[in-house]
Amino acid sequence: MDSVCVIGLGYVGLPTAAMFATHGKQVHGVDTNPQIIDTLQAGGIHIEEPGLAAFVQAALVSERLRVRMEPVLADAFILAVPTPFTTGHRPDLRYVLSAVRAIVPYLRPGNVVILESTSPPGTTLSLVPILEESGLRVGTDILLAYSPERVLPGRILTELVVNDRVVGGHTVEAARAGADLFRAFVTGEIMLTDATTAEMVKLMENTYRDVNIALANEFSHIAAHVGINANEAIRLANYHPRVKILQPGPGVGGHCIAVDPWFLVAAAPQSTQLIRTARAVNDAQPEYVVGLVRRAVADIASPVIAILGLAYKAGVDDLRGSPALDVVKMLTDIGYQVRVHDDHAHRLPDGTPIERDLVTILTDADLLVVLTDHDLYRRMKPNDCGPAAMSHRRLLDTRDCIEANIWEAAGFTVDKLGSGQTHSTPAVSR
Ligand code: SAJ
Repeated sequence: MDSVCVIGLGYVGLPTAAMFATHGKQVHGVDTNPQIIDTLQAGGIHIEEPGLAAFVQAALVSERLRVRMEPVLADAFILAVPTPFTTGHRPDLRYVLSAVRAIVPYLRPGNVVILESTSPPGTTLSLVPILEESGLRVGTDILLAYSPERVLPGRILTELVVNDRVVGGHTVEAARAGADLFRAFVTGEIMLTDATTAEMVKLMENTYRDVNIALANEFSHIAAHVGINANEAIRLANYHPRVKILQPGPGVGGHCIAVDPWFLVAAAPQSTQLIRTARAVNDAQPEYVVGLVRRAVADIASPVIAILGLAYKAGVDDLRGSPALDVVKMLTDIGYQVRVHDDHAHRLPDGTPIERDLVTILTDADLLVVLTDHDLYRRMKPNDCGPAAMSHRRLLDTRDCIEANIWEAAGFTVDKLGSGQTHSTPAVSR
């Protein structure tokens, strides 16, 4: 297979398209968002990801990658479009269905079609009748497979290549064909299975993470009750050869970990009590953090809160589903004056520019709240940000990324999420 058409140029599709283009394939990238196409064709990029801009531009300049709004004939078609959920946490497959319908006119005998989007179990097989509207038979004329992406935003170009990969086929031949295609650049192992199992594998991976983050968050609540520091206890517990407790935080953001478990709940509502409870624990974490903030400024009439970090995790500019936005909204609704800073994200979802100067954010502030552990905050020292400018020297670290003793030596009161003090924890309504 020498030519590949990639439908969807997001944080999975675009790196995948460029990776194929720099590994011997002629690639045609498709996105229905004209701004994305215009940005790429003008030499820009719409995704902040280390190394991606240069990598994509090299593929475009070499003309091994072209980007347009319409598909073309190709040996293989890869669908990497969003799969959000709608109201009631029901999977929304409209983008998958429109992408499949878009390629039907371009299908030819011998083609391979691979769905990459995280999808409810059974989605790939449900595409067969749509693909057969081409007049071609799936399984004989064309092959259909599912292969989920595991790349970690912030490490995409490395993980695209080195990660082990699962390819699930509508038929065994389809799985083999998918594996052959990905061997163009994948150095990790490629495991073959059936399409529905591969869909389930992806959902299990992210649900496993969500449940374990919920466990860490619940440990942070218990720690506050019993007067210990959860982060210290977790660090020590993880010395056990078979224990890997994750980190408490202000909640679970992004468009994967907080979304994918709902695909399993939708698939088996009666059998997903633990998964649903973990989602509730993680979704309640922003409110728990607001309770910690309220307690930290309870003695101040009209507190000014300086929020450091809005992105859903360190090192990215992505605000989608970020728990920090929930915290900011709740604090604003209480009537606090809230200022926000982020070292990667440039604009709020409504387009408002995000302040980039720390001293501006901290002047006259009463409390500094770290919600995202960007390196800038991890490295920050008290005199980096004119502490004299603050009205009260108080800091709440929800990511265990601040060296408390350095700040305490500078006269700060430092609270940490999960740091036990013998006091009642803030009420968290379920
Ligand atoms: N988080 C915690 N505590 C932790 C780990 C994460 O609170 O110990 C929070 C993060 O702050 C963030 C959210 O959870 O808000 C998700 O973070 P993440 O580190 O899980 O990163 P994602 O969502 O960018 O990537 C995940 C990865 N999946 C797994 O690690 C199983 C990645 O491999 C997937 O490809 C990606 O989801 C995806 O797109 O599915």
